[in-house]
Amino acid sequence: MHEVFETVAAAVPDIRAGLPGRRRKTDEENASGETQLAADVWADELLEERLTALDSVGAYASEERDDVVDAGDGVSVAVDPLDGSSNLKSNNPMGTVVGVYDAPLPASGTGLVAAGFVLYGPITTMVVAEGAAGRPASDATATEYVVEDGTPRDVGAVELPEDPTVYGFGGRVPDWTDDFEAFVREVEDELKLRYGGAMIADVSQVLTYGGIFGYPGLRDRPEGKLRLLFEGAPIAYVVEAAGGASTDGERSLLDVPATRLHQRTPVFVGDDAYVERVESL
Ligand code: FDP
Repeated sequence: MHEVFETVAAAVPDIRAGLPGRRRKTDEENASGETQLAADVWADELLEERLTALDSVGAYASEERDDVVDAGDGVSVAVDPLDGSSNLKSNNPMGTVVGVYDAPLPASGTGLVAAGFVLYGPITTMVVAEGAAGRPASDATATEYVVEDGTPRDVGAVELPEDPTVYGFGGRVPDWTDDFEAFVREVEDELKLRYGGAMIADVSQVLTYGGIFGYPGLRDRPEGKLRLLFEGAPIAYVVEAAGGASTDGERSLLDVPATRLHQRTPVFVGDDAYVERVESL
């Protein structure tokens, strides 16, 4: 396992232990204009300190800070320290998302050599997909670990089930485009709704039961909500490694050019046939 993920796993008990006292909002906004929780800021600082201390890490970027932190030579790590942190108040699942890019940031998903996430659910798990520089994500393998005590315990390969069962789409229905809403009406007849409001937890449903997760472009925000470098590309890498597909509506999320560190993108990941239907809209 890449030492970035060993380090993330080792930080998990500390992150978990620090959450109960950090459910309040701060007066600060992150680079995307969202109010930060004390937990967002704290998890970001903890991961920055531990990941930049690694010899193999040359840069650290996070959804919670404006600029890239220079740490010398090595891979660039892009982190969403607490994905779905608005679930903290209601005590619902959240995650940590990590992309390891063999390129300076901002970089597109073709620069990813590994990506993964921690899911703070009833059990704390971590899924890691690892490949090689210059190789497609479909050549990578995805593995699930239990990381309760900070030591990853392999619990098996992650493979997207062939029969799709669940779907979850973000955003308010009145903000969806007509075409997208019509597509969701079809999907409602075919699959079962599973939406919890934290991308990692919702994608985990799809990885476990098969189906599709998406956060579409909205009427007044065609670029959607999720961030390409911190969320879209890493999760696409994991899902493609697990045998699924991804799209921003036109092409794999791994092929979307990255021009800005905090750029947003529509995100769809999961079953090939459903991803193709999104692309045909
Ligand atoms: P959150 O704002 O709580 O951090 O990345 C942002 C995110 O959560 C995703 O985890 C989640 O999928 C999405 O936003 C949920 O947005 P909505 O509240 O608009 O459904």
